[in-house]
Order: sequence, then C-alpha cells, then structure tokens
Amino acid sequence: MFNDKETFKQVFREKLIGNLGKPLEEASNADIYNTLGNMIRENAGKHWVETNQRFKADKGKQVYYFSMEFLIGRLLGNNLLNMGVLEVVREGLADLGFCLKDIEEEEADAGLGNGGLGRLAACFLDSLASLQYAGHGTGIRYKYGLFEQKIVDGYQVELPDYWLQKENVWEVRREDKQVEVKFWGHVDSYEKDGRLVFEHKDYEAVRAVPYDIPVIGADRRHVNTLRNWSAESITQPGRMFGSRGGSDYHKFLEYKRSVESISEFLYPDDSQYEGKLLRLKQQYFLCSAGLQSIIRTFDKLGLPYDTLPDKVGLHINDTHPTLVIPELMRILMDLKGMSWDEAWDITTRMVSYTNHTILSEALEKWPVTMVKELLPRIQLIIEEINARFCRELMDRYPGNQERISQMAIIYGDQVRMAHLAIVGSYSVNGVAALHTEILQKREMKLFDEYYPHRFNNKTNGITHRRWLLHANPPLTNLINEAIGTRWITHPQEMIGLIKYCEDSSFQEKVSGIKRQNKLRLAEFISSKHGEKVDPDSIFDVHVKRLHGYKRQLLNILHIIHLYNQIKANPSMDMVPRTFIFGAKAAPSYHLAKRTIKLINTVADVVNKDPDVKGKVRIFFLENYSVSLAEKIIPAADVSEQISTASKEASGTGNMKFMMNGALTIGTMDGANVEMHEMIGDDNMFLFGLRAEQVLDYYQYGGYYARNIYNEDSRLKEVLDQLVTPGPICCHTQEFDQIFHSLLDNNDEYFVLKDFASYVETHVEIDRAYRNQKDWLKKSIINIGHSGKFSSDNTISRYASEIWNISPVKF
Ligand code: 26W
Repeated sequence: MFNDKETFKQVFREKLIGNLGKPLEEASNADIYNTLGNMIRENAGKHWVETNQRFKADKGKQVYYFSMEFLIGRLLGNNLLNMGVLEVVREGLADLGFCLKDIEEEEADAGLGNGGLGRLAACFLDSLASLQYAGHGTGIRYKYGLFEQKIVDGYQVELPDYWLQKENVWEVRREDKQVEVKFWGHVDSYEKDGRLVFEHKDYEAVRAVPYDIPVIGADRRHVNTLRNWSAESITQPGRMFGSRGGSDYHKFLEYKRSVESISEFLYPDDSQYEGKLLRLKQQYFLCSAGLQSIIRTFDKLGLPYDTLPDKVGLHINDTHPTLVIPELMRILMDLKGMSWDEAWDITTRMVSYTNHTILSEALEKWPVTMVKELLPRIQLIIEEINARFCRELMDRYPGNQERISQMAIIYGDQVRMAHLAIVGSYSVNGVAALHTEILQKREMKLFDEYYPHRFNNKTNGITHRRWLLHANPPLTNLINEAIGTRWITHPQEMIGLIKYCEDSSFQEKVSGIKRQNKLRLAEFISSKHGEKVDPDSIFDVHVKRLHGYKRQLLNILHIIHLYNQIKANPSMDMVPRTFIFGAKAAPSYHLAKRTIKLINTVADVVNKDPDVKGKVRIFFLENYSVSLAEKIIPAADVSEQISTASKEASGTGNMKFMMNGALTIGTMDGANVEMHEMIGDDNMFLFGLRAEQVLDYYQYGGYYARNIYNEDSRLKEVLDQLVTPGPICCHTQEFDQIFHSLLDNNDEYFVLKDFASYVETHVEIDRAYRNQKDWLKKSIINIGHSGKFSSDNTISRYASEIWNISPVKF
C-alpha cells in the first residue's frame, strides 16, 4: 500500500489516468471518489484473500450474522480510517486540490436499514472485523434502500432511494457462488429404503446471486465479508418452474418481474409488523440463500456433519431471519439424509437469537396458509417442530392447556416467529439490562421458566471508530493528547479522562471543540434552511425514527409551552435554545406523519415570531440518515432520549451522543438505565415514570389522561392550541388526530403524565448550562464513561458468552 503522502499521490494519479483516461485536472469529485474507492477495495482484496486463508488454516468456528438490515452508511471514510491511511489520503488529496470531506459526500449513503436494528448490525460488523473474529454478515442487496425523505410544506414526502445508481465501488458480484431458492409448489412424500422422503415439486426457482462487501477491520489486515443476496430470474427455459416446465414468454416476463421484486426494496416499517407475502418471500430468500452458501463452504472441509455446530454459528437479528431454523432442518434431513433428532440437535446447537423489541405490534406472526402456500416443505417442518414442542409441554405441564396454548409456536391460524426462534435456538438475548429483565419476568416469562439458561443480556454498543474517531476528529485528538492512544483499541480506557473533568484547560478545549462542531452544523443548517443559527444557544437534539413511544410529541408540546411562556413574558430569562429534530416516519404511520407536520408548523410559527427572536429556534432536518447523524451528533449539547419507560429496548443514539459529550435528558428506559448506573443523577437529567409504573398502568389501569389535561393549565393551553384556530391550527383539522390520541384514546405513551416532570427537567437544564464549568465537567464524565458502550465490548461478550469463538490471530 502507500504509507506516505508522496507515494499515495503518485499511485493515485496513475490509477486515475488508467481508470478514467483523463488527467487529474479534469477530474470531478465523483471521479476522485470512484478512483479512490476502487483503489482501497483492491488493496483490501489482498488482505481479504489472506484472511480467508487464515480462516481455512485455523479450522475454527465462523459466525454468520443474519439480518434483513445492515444500515452501513458510507464506507470510504471508515475504510480509510481502519486501513490507517486516512491522514495520508486527506493530506495527499489536499495537495492535489481536493477536500476529502467533499469527496466523501460523493458516496451514496447505503440505507439498507430502518433504524436501530440495522445500524446495530453495521456496528457489529465493524467490531467483529476490528477484533479479528471470523464473523460475517448475511443480508439482502436491496435495489432501493430506505426512502429518501423530503419535507414539502411541512409534510413528509417519500422518494425512492435508488442508491445503486451511483457505482458501488465496495461490492463484488460473485456469480460463481450463486444458489437457487424455491418457492410455491407442493410436497410429495413417499417411502424409500425404509425412510420417509419429501420431494418439493412444481416449485418456482429463483437465482440468488451474492454481492460481497469487504468489512475491513481496524488493523487493516483482517477483512470479513458482508454477503448481500440479490434475486434474479433463471433464464434457461424449463428450469424456473422445476418439473412444471413451461416456456411461455408472457409467463416468463411475469415470473421475471415477481422474482426481481424480492430484492427490490427494503420495507420501511420499523416496529410495525405487516403480514405481507413479499416480506415473507424476502425472509426465506435471505435464509435459504445464506444457508445454502454456508453449507456448501462447510462441505468443502469434508468433515462429518456432527461437527457442524463447532464450525458454524448462525445468529438471527430479531425474528426476521427465523426461517433459518426450519430451512437448516430441511437441508440436513432432505439433502443430507439425517434423522429428525440428529438434525434438531445440530440446528439447536447452531442458532442464537436477539430480541430487539417488546412492542406487541412488532411481533411477527405469519398466517399458516401463507407459509403453507409459499413454502410448503418449510411449513411441514414448522408443524412438526410445534407438535413435538407441544408434546414436551404436555409432559411437563400435564393438563395445563392454557399454558400450552400460550407457548405454542402455531396458535390459531398463525405461526409465532418469536416462539419458533426461542425453541429453535440455544441462546436468546435482550439488548439492555432492563429490556432483558422485562423479557424474562414478563413478556417471555413462561419460556424463561421452561428454558432457565437460555435467556441472557447483551447490552448494545456502537463503534467508537465511526461515531468518535471518524465523526469527531478534534475530540479524538484531544483524548489522544490527554491519555495517549491505547483507548482506541481498548475503549474502556476512556475512563482515564475522568481525572481531567475539573481541569480548566482541558474543559476549555472540550468546550472549544464543541463550539467548532456547533459552528459546522450551524452552517449546514443555514445552508439548508436559509436561516441563521446561534452557536451560543443550547443545541437540543432529538433524532431517531418517528414513533409514538419515542415521544417526539412530548418534546414539541414542551416547546409550544415554552413559546407560550415567552409570549406572555417576552423578556423571560432563558439560555437560548436551538431545538433540532430529524426523523423518518413509516409511510403508512399517519399519526407519526402528523407529528412531523406539527413540528414543522410550530417551527414556522416560532422561528418567524419577533417576540422569541434570540430565544428559541426549531429546525427539522430532512432525511435523517447515517451520514446526517455523523454531522449532527458531535454538535449536540443535549440528547433527547425520552421514550415511554419500558418501550425502548436499548437505544443506541443515546450512546453516540454520550460519547460526543452531550448530556442526556431521558427516562429510565433501555440503556439509559445503564448510563445512569455509571454516571449517576449528577451527570444526566432523568424524569418521568419508571418502567414498572408504566407496565403496571397497562396491566391494572388507573391512568386518566383527561384528568391531567383538566388539572394542568399549561397542558390544557398547549393542547387546545392544536385544535382551536390560531397560529398553530390554521382553520383545518390537521392536528385533531393528535389531540384525540392523547385525550380520547387515553394517551397510550403517557405523554401527559410525564409532561410536568419533563418541563421541570428542562428548567434544570437551563440552570445547569449557565454554569459552564460544571456543565463541562459533566460532559467530560459522560465521554469518559462512554467507552463501556463501544460495540467492541458488546461483541467480545457475544463472542465469549454466546458464540464461543476467539479472535483469529495472525
Ligand atoms: C416486522 C417489523 C419490524 C421491523 C423492525 C419489527 C421490529 C423491528 C425492529 C426490531 C425495530 C428496532 O429497530 N428495534 C430497535 O433495536 C435497537 C437495536 O437493538 C434498539 O436499540 C432499539 O431500542 C430498538 O427499538
């Protein structure tokens, strides 16, 4: 590779000319990006091959992380960082007249995920490679990622995200590794040599072609693989319909269209299950293609099949890839000739499962008829798993029909995917201590009793390489100056910063960096909104998916209240605030979309009002994405983590903000609880109901939103403004639905209940910010403790406590 700037410049120039046939002087930013990207991938190629050879020689276990989503974002900057050439390239390009930041903007932001679950998978890939584990991603190469959000007249408008329009320099199409996935048809069974044999007939076959992306670890030499599968039609006449044959051209076109739709787009639903046939097709496509390829690799080792669990681990990211369980059973029995018991023993020693939510509306339940028609052999296997499991339950709890139906995998006319995932795996983990506790003590209590060692916690994490080293270089440099660089490979050593928390000169440096980052974001916002942003105001940030339980509504209601206070007393003493929002709503989630409109409406009213000038500004930044997050988070003073307690399984944005020195206003929910455990009341701003209280209200009732509305005049004023003509409600019934959800539907997410303590806590923040010395002390304490939330830490625990793998050393 190139270790100095001059070599880089020379190699780069040659490459550019070779690639594009034009001189550097004529190259566009896109040309520079493509050349550089290709150069880096080619360089990684050598290490990629070597890593795979090392895996072969090592003969150890390899783990495959199956996920419908990998929200990896842009790769150039991170790859340069992990390859250790970021600075050389930055300086080299500058010499050639290009700015690396601008070049990075040329890359499409790979939005192959909705939010937390997909981003977690991406952070895990980075940590797996950086810690030198043999751990790979298995996903879908969606042609369209999560929709691009435009705000038009305050409303969210969705546009297709055709991210592949730009050349994707990171992926390699591996035609030689393609497999076939079969749908529809029927199953014949007959006896052969004393065994029952199953044959799938009249199916429709789909070609699954993998596109591999190298996942470059932090020492550059270790390169894992993210294998994304693309669905393509089979063109040999007769092959696509199996024994049904057929070569009718119209039929073929119809077939082609239906096949290609499988990997066409990512479902934009987050925490909302919809029983759509195409989604089930995507899930099976991922599981079957991924598994066939893994088994093919294992076959090459020539080892006996009972060693498979020692060589391969299959991890499923939520229930979306649960079909790996019956699919593996199918392969082992129908293709490898194993008995049920042998196959089941192997399968349940290979699969581990992470649960990411307890929201009941997110739990997948597929209609039996749909599974039966689309995947006839798989449905037979699921039925057998269910029958055997229910028999076990009957032995264990004789006569307890109630309990058996509560635990059954198939109930009524539905397959409960979470139950299948628990029964078919050896480990089930939640993603934060509180979340796991709720799973064990409430949601999955019966399963925890039945399988006492199966449940465990693995608190989420984030890769500090992307979220600190890459997103915030000035802070990174400051940490290096203070405690040296060992923390980069041992992030928990960031704790060494604590001793500087009261050091004035260190505080000033932290403050200077924050200001620099705020200026950068202010400029960005100004360029988008054409309005000035005050870098001396508190940047109060709420960015994440839009969902009722995440309570963006609570935030905006508080802002309306603040506005009312200022209108009543324009000389009110307060530290100026800039409220920043970013959130996509699922296209079919009407209430969430109305909340976006409300935020934008209030922003419009407030930002224009001369009475509040210099006090409050509100900006909704459109198209929240990984790359936008990287710009926003380093500039935040206050991080809004205000979900209804018990609802946010973990949250990972909370960790990113903490790592960048923002202070959290939050509920005792998800990983906030663990942040609090480390830094205490003094260093974060907690408010609101506790999870226990929320869950008890759900169980026993006793909450009456309307009483609060009647009793709290501030709230009454705010809510009435939503529905009575005035600046916010412009003679339409735009916000009636929001009003009714709070009062007539009794405020499912306890927005009104937590309002008073939220308002108070914001007053406390105002007070705290005035004492900059103390604020900076808190900020440094937050940064120092954030190393615990590095996904390196999380992944080490998955490796040792779930997968039983060790780093594959050189
Ligand atoms: C089938 C529809 C659907 C789609 C996505 C159901 C459920 C999901 C995900 C499980 C939702 C999700 O992203 N959950 C988030 O996972 C993060 C990573 O563990 C957590 O930090 C978040 O708290 C959790 O909401």
